[in-house]
Amino acid sequence: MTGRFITIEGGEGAGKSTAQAFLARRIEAAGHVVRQSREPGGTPLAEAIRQTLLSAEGEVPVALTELLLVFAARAQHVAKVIEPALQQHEWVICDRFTDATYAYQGAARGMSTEVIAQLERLVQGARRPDVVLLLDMPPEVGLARARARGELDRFEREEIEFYYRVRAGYLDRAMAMPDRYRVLDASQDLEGVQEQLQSVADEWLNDC
Ligand code: Z5A
Repeated sequence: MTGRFITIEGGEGAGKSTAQAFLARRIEAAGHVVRQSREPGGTPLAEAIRQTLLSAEGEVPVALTELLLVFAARAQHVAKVIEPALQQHEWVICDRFTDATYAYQGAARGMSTEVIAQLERLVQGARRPDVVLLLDMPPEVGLARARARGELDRFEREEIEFYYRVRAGYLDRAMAMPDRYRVLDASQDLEGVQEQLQSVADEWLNDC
């Protein structure tokens, strides 16, 4: 059995963690080993970088520092978790990966796409997700969900325009790479989103 590398992307509060757990259950039920992880994070060192990145306290990183920290965490995560799991033919489902960098640090913060692509090659070599599931919804909906949860991290305090740029960045990439991206309507209720997820999971499982 071969593994798959699936990443889940979307704006704030789009339902990524919920979708990840749902997909993992379906794929495990079909007899595969699933490794769930997230970015930034996934190893102790990468989780420490995550804390620094999300903290709303203290010195605010400039955009280049933020970009380098994201890739520093990713280098650790790819080497210690993602590659070993894929070598063991596990399915890796990751809550965010490099497409988030193109959307947040690229489209929203204005960092050069070419610089991001160079770091992507340095850190990942040829490794790319087999499928990027984009949970698309108007940013207002996800932000309202996140804000209902309480204390906000540094990203959650951004202006709504920032999130419009994030969404546009993701949708541009989805249009440019239709073979890799699957765009789901995440503004539907839980049942509606899970029906869409079930249908993509069935396709993957039928393919392997
Ligand atoms: N970041 C970056 O800048 N560059 C990078 O390269 C990477 C990340 C990798 C942390 O991400 C931040 O890192 C992120 C970008 C930056 N900041 N932002 N924004 P994160 O993924 O950990 O943080 P998040 O986007 O804030 O995720 P989240 O708040 O945990 O949301 P989620 O996982 O997408 O949603 P959820 O937890 O599954 O659901 C949220 C709530 O909605 C929850 O109560 C659910 O029960 C509910 N829910 C879920 N689905 C539905 C539906 N369909 N209807 C109604 N309610 C629902």
